[in-house]
Amino acid sequence: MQTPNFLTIYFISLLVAFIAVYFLSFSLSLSLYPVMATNDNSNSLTTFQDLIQENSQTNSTPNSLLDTGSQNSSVNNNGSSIVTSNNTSKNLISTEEYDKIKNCSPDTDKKPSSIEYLTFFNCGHVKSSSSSSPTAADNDDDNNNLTNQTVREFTLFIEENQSIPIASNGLTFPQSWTFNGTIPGPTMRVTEGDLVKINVINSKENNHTHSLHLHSIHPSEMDGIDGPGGFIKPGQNFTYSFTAQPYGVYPYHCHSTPIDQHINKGLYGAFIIDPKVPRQNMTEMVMLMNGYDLDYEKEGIGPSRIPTPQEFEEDYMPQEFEHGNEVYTVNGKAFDYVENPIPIHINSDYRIYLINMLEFDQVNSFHLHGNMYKYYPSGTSKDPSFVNDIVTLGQGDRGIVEFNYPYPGKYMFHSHINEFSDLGWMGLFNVIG
Ligand SMILES: [Cu+2]
Repeated sequence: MQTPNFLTIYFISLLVAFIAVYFLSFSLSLSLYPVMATNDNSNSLTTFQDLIQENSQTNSTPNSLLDTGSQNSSVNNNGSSIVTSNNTSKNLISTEEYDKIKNCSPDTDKKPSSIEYLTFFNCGHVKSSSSSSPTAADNDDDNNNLTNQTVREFTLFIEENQSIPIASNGLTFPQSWTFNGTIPGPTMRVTEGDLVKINVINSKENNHTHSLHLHSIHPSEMDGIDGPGGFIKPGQNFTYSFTAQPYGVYPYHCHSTPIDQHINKGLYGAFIIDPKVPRQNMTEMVMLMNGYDLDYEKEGIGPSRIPTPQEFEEDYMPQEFEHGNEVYTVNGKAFDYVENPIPIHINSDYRIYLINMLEFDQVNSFHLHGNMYKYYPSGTSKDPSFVNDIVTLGQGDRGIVEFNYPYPGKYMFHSHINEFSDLGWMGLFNVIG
């Protein structure tokens, strides 16, 4: 009589175990399903628009800055914020879509005025690199991605003996030297990992050897110091080729000697390497701080070489030597943004790529009135290093400024070295409610 009972218990146990396993697997499949569905969703986020829909915020105020400064008023104006910390994500956005967000100018030959310079981004002529082959400029780390590498080609044409207006009172910088006809030269903008090719042409009309020195990481022969790229003679050209890295904001300038003369004459500009995963989307500007020593040639031998022992004994330094600037500006023209205040909107986010290319003065600074800003030194991080209303920069130093005005009205921005402000480095934001 005990055997059937044992068998009954045995079969009931099997049945219970089977039912338990069945329900356990069913509940596991339910719990796994949302994860899989989420992954499927994230995999479909392959365009910038998808990201905008996923991350859209309330900042949709139209931006009048672009009405005065940009040829591309239809882009970089959607106000949506893109925030992601997923640095491993790639191909979230196409090159074309990213370039629209960057406000890349369709006219790479344009000579922007100082007002237009604020929002003028030259992103080069874009090509796919699927047909390109590795060059000496390509680092080994990048060869893995070479088949998908975007190629951007730029041309910088150096002209001497230019006359550049530097104030509204008729003052010009005579016999200045320019990249593509403006001081500063064009803002070149690329994305980290792009293959960048910059053809620098030294006009045959010129009298001096020039070069292009870019900050950021690249091979020695592309540094503009040594080899053919360090000495481009009049009538010659050289193409600098390298893979853009790392993301950040950089100056570029001629590095021929005497360097202070070649920079003072006007051969410099801004170079932006954007991260592959975009920064938070907001209206962007470039502010390059500079100065002009208008009578450099009259001021004797500068400090661009050390004296011989005999010269030192003879007190070789000319008495009249006093290299110094008569005019200070942001973006090339004194008081331009005082006379033409930059219209921006209340409660909207703005980003400034800030670069100091001032020669002959130890430091420069950027002070914003009525507000505080986030500051990202060199733009090499997506996390701000501090919040302040003044940043002080040595020559060649740079960073990213981000701010948002809570109150309407006019607000000054200027060097807090007030001598510079009095001599032209001053501007106004007109914050519209
Ligand atoms: Cu030069």
